Amino acid sequence: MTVTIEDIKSAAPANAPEDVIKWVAEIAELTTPKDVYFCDGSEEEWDRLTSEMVESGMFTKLNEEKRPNSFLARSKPSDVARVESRTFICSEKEEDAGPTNNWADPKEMKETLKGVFTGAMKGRTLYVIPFSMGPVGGPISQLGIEVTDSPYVVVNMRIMTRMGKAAMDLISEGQVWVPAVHSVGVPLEEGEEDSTWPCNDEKYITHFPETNEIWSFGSGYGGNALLGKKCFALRIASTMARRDGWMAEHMLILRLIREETGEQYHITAAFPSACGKTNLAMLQPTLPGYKAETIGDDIAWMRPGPDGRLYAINPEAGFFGVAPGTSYDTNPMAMDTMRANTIFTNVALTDEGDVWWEGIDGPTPEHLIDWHGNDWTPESDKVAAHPNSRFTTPAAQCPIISPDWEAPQGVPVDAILFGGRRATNVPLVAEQYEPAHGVFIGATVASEQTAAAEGSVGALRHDPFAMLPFCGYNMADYWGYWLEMQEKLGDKFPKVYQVNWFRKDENGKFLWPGFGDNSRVLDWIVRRRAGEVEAIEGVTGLYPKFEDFNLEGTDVDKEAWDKMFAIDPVAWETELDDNAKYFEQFGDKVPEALKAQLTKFRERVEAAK
Ligand code: O2Y
Ligand code: MN
Repeated sequence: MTVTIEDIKSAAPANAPEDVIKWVAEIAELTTPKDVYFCDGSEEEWDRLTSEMVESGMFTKLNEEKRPNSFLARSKPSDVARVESRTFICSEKEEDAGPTNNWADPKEMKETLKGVFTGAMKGRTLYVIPFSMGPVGGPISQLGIEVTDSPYVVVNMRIMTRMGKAAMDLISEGQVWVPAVHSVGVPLEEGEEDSTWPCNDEKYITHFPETNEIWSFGSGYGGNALLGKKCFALRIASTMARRDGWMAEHMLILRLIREETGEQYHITAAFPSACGKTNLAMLQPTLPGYKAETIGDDIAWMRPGPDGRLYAINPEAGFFGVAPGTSYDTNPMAMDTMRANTIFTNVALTDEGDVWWEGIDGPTPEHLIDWHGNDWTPESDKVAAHPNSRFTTPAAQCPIISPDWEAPQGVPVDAILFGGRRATNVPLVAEQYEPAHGVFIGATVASEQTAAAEGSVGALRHDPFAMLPFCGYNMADYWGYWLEMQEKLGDKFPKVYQVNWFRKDENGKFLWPGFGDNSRVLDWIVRRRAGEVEAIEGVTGLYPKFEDFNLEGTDVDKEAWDKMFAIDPVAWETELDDNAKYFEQFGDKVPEALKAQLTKFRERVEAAK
């Protein structure tokens, strides 16, 4: 039996506008689901869907006493992460996607999608999820509707976005919304038993920047399926932002408060993966006199405010964090956030019905059920939790969430940080010389690989602005847009800082304690912004004076400090040659201002010889 337009009208809320009904009907006609359900985002809906998922075997309910209202899902081993090789930017012109994105012709891709989506939802419910990225109705927020055949996506979207009635109410008032279509790509024949993690070996994560559309097929996991996150809030939003004069960035947002005066500073920061971004977002300063509050852990949308400054919001409502390595030692705030109302994916299950992963506190249990659903003991030669296993947890539960984390107009940004994992060459902190140098710092972000799956371990991977897999258009045009925004905002544009918590000595030992002690670097940045300290001119930027930097209570001495700021001109010549080569792939799209920065950098290296 096919779903008719009348079925859709009767399933939809009374205020669902005609264009939404028409669009859902088109998708239903293509994908032939067994029924259509419009999500309202209520608690009753969450309870019903999670119960159904426990019944179907897709969810395991965790021990209600240890982890209230929380669930565990296990994916197929072939569906455990974002798939960059299957992620496409379908712009009219290939050059608008640029050399760092997979490009596909929009018409051809639409044909391909029509093929794979035909009948894709057979035997399944088509869920309609209206959602807001950012506080509902806020001036920087945006609306979207995701249709999906995955209840896992629905309940995750309820945590990660403002999902349901309030978003539909705004859509019904005629506000623009981004259409996002998702299917796990596994039609169910009559009487056929479903898998606990349906997914298709063929995957397409596609973006149409000129029409603001997202189509995702074949995966049920994270960034491939929760389309508000990377697909909308970064790839599509970066193109919308460029058209409309704002910025969509892969950045955490942190508020730092000087307790004595109550002064607030807002810092955004971009890091490639495996650089401790979540830890910085939930910083516990070791430096007395400071308090930190979390505003966002992954994405920042920034827009010039009436005073000409840049204001940032976190477009998300939850954290989708990596579980392994998270503990009360490394990130107590994340641990407390996920104490309840949390979905865990691909972690291990304890005999008491709680979760476990490598790096969590306490002794390793004698027995676990691993992420494959098999018995596991410490003697096993495999990990119990997948390295990319995740917690989906409400941001509002974070003990240090800022009271202003949902301020619709955002918070004014004082400084922007770029970091990477760099054992050599890059000092602990450096301030930009000038705005174009700030863009150069962002454009040349590179990080050492930590997992063999990403490339060879230790090899440097360029990840400009930590946006490599997330920029919805040509990366060199994106650099040009940053320069444009800097020019537009002039002195009000935040200063850029390069940071590196991962410098090692000649014996391979980390020189910087990191974690809560990163507040010392933020302290220096704040004092620079307040005009309280001077800086020294260095090869990579402006450095702190040793005597100005608060190291009290650490065992970092002058010798270690000098090593952290040591510059090897020969190594930097090689690095700049590598940067120049990296820029070359963008041809004449590379802004002249960045080429000029390369020349100035070479001159500073030459002078340091
Ligand atoms: O593997 C995935 O699907 C998740 S990727 C992710 C999740 C949360 C925050 N950031 C990321 C990322 O890849 O940057
Ligand atoms: Mn991210």
